[in-house]
Amino acid sequence: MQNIISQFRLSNPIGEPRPLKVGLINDSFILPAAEQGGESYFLQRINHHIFTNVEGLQRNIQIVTDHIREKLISQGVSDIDNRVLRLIPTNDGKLYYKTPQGDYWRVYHFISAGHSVERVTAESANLAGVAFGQFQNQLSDLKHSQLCESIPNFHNIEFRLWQLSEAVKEDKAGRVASSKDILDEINRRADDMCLGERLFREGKLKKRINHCDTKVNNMLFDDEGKPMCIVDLDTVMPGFVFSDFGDFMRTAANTGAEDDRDLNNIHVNMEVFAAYTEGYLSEAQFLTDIEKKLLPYGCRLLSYMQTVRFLTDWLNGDTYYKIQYPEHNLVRTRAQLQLLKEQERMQKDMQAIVEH
Ligand code: GN1
Ligand code: MG
Repeated sequence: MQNIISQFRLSNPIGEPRPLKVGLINDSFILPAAEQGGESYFLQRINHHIFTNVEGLQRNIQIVTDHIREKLISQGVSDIDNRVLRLIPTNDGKLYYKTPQGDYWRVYHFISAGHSVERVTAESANLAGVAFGQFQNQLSDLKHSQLCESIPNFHNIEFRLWQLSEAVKEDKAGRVASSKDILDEINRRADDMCLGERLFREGKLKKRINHCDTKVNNMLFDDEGKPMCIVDLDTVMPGFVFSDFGDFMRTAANTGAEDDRDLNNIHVNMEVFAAYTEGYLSEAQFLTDIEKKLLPYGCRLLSYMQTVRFLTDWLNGDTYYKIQYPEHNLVRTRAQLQLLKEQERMQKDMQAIVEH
């Protein structure tokens, strides 16, 4: 690891790297400053089997963070390094380092004043809504064509359903027969869930630059519980706005965990839903009527999409998401399906809150 670290332009010595368990895709480490007051760093091995265009991915992040930084400077924000991610270049000025073995590594300035959470209160959800609304606003004048799709068709449910049907056909892990009940639940809803893609084809819905991974733990909060910085920019790309709204609700407005074994724990946290919606809509004044109307649909869609994606990985023999125990992807699938059912049950209430 020392060899990797020495490739980057760090401004001060660092101590022992510490692995950090965050996310289901990349491997992450903290590089703590050796002396108090020094700069610490965040080192990541980019999963290049998933992000096959690392060059494009890193360029996206640079473009997005530069854009946000300029906005913050013009607003006179002072602690910019706490508000937007900053990539640390390699000694030869590149945005990542590729090892002779073919692994890709990158380094960020580490925001030590921030922490991530798995649960929010209604109050912090409200502020998170404001923050994600501002984030989409900040990026609203960035041209789509400047960014590549770091994972093509990432939030395209028609594509995700096609991947699932391929997994069923191949049945690599011999798990299809025992997953029939879940497959039925998915198929029953497929037509409904492809609404967004249909509206897009009909020209009734447009794409905007989105984060595409607005899990609650992809936002750093300060000690007072106020949002500081939106992190994990790997998937920033054009998509439907309701994706970002839905993914936050999927993770924050769930009284259970993403991988809860006890389905009785899983309900929609309506307090969080209402608070986030209020905060988000106060900033997202750019939304068209149809985009606003589709926000509750976006919640169901993201839970549905995650059900489809976890099940696909389960059927493929667990090749995509990191797992902690053998049936983890199946447990995740069932938990996300349960959340979807709960969201369906609360659909009218969610719609009423958005309209209100
Ligand atoms: C992955 O790596 P992480 O945890 O931020 C995934 C998201 C899923 C999420 C499910 C590139 O995000 O799309 O919603 O797991 N990221 C990628 O927890 O596939
Ligand atoms: Mg991610």
